[in-house]
Amino acid sequence: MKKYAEITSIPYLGAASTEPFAFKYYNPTEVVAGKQMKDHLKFAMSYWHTIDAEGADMFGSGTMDKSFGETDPIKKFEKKADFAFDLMNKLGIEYYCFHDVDIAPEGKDVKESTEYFKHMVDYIYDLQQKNNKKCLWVTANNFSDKKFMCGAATSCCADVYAVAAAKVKAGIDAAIKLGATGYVFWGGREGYETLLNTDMGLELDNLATFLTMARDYGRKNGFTGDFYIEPKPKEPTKHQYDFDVATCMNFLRLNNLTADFKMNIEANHATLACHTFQHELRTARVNGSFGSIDANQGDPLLGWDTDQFPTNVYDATLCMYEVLKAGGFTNGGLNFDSKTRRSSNTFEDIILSYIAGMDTFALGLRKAVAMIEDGRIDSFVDERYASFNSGIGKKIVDKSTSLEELTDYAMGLGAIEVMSGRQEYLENVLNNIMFNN
Ligand code: XLS
Ligand code: NI
Ligand code: NI
Repeated sequence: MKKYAEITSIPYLGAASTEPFAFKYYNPTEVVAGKQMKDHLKFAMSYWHTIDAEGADMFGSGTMDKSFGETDPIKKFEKKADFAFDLMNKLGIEYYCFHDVDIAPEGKDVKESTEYFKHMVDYIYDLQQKNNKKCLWVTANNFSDKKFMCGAATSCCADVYAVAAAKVKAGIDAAIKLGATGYVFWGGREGYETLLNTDMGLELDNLATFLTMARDYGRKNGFTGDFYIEPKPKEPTKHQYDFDVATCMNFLRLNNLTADFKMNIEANHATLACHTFQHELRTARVNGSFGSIDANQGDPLLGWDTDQFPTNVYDATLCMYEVLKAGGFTNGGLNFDSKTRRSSNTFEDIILSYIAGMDTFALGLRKAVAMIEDGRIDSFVDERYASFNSGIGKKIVDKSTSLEELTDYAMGLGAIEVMSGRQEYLENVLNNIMFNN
């Protein structure tokens, strides 16, 4: 197998190829359903897992060295950034996203950390311009440092809240400078372990105030992208406030934030909430809050966020079906919130992992287009609800009936026959579409 340094780009060689460093399904400029594949998929590299994570887990230290031979903190992060853009070039990935602490070292206090961060934002800005890349979104890591042990915007300590706000302000400034089209809030430790020590009402109000201030600051200073909430039901806290899309929508509606905030939906977070990925995407779609996607996959035998590179083509297909039905990405995109396994510890593995994830979603896109063109599933659903197209059903949809009228109508009915849901037939149709060509 080739070494990382020998790889200059990943060509599309088609499904028959056995070359490991080639795309089998992702052909960036191929037009499907009216758009180039790269514009449908808007792949983004996530800095934290790719450039920083070294494979440490609860039972062992890192298995990969990502210091790039540097000990000086700033130089190290500059080398990481150089590597990041080189990797994106090799893979043909146009977008990237990051937490503040992913791109810059932390200083002795907020002031010093902010200076380092600004230096690295300028550094990355130059790389972005030189390499013709775009920033998908920025976020703040307001969960790793010990001061965030009881949360950030839901901390019991006002000073911690202020530090979190300063980090978000710096992140929004960076998003504006880099022309990012998104700013993400993943809850981190915004949640709780026990109500015995928690003022839930105050924490939620403070969180709403925090998001409102961030929105106002961003809009006042020219940030025109979307703000996103990334729902997750548990981990690190037992009860995360942003449990799932439905919970987040309730919170956003209550606090008048729906015009500015959309959802960044992560595949494995959906599963942790005992939903399918497609359920979360559909819920966002019907609530008008579909935004961006954190694509990874979990392991059905493990109950935590394993952040594996996605290889499940069924999930990717049903995901891309929802994306197409939502009208495609606008400000959002598809970032890989995924990391190589701890034992896949070479730079070649990073490339191979991205190829796997990108090919999976490319195949998912192709199959989702095929599902829509095939039409059997969509037309089955149309037919299933046909009773709402005319007569009393139409009146229900038009909200022009009443309980009295429905009662009169029901009194005149004889035996009712409800059409079969035909789940097994539809699952077979899906298999047919998946494996037909
Ligand atoms: C953690 C989250 C995190 C967000 C960004 O589970 O997925 O990585 O995507 O803060
Ligand atoms: Ni996650
Ligand atoms: Ni995520």
